Amino acid sequence: MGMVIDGRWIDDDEKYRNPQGGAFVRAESVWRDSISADGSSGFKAEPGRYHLFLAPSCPWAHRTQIIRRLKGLEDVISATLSDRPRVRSWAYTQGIDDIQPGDSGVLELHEVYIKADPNYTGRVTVPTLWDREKKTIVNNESSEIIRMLNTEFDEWAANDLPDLYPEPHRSRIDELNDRIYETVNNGVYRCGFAKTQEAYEEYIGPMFETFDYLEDLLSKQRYLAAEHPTEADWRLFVTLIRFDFVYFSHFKCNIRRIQDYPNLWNYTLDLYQTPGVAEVVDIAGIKKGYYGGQSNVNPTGIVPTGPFIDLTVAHKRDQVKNAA
Ligand SMILES: N[C@@H](CCC(=O)N[C@@H](CS)C(=O)NCC(=O)O)C(=O)O
Repeated sequence: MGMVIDGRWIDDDEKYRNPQGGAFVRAESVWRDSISADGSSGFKAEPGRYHLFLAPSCPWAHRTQIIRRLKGLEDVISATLSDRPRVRSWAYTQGIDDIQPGDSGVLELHEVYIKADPNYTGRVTVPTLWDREKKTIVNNESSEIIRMLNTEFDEWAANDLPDLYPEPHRSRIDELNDRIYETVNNGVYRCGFAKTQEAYEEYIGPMFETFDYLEDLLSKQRYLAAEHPTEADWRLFVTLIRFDFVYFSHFKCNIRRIQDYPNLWNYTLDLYQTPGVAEVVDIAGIKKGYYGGQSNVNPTGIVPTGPFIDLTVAHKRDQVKNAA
């Protein structure tokens, strides 16, 4: 996959990885500053100051893209989606300010990381939240970026979205997030990137146990933790919407499809049909990114034609009672 060591891109990062018996280990994000409405964190929320580097296929980037859309922050925080195949890191035909594509015609995300820290060592990942004023990376951890988008830019948000992390539901949201991250969001990668049968089998069972659990939960309530969607719902959604199109076959998560779970599937449709969301779900881009971009899993790069799934059919979730 490649990474940056001491400010230089290296293609072969095998020896810097941490293989645990063939299991895929996701590295911790490195940039962990935060933006605050009053500026006390060192990064003040201001329109036009921040930029998000994203990619259509990436579920972690997708979290931030969806929340930016739902809050109506598109004119406040700029964003670019990777629009060229990765040769090294994520590639963009469009640059930002004085960081522009060179002769190759693409800006590669590792160039942005090296601008921020000429001695950077670590992975180069989307989403990456860039500060145009200080010319540095604020944060590259999606779970933290969505919290900033939830609260810190409200002065400029075009939509009055209910709190995504409401105080009374926090412990429940945290509990759901932990289980869903471990067995679903990251679980699909652990199955798909497993290099041994054992590593794959360790994660495939718990993933479907969580789906069974969620199917039951969603038969009793419309959303996971509150009477409106919270961050737990959107964090789950980005994996669910990719599942039948990609993870089921590409990552071998094929015990059942999400369409085989009536509640989970209608819930996925419900979230997908939330105004604004479909505009930021690019199924073709998602399929291309995984099948076409992950030669470690799919060496031919062939993107399958199907499956054909209608995401616009009625979801009937309005009949399900919400959590108290
Ligand atoms: N913990 C990070 C994970 C981000 C992540 O792993 N993004 C993937 C794309 S789906 C990436 O950029 N991978 C490139 C790499 O690891 O070199 C987050 O949630 O923001």
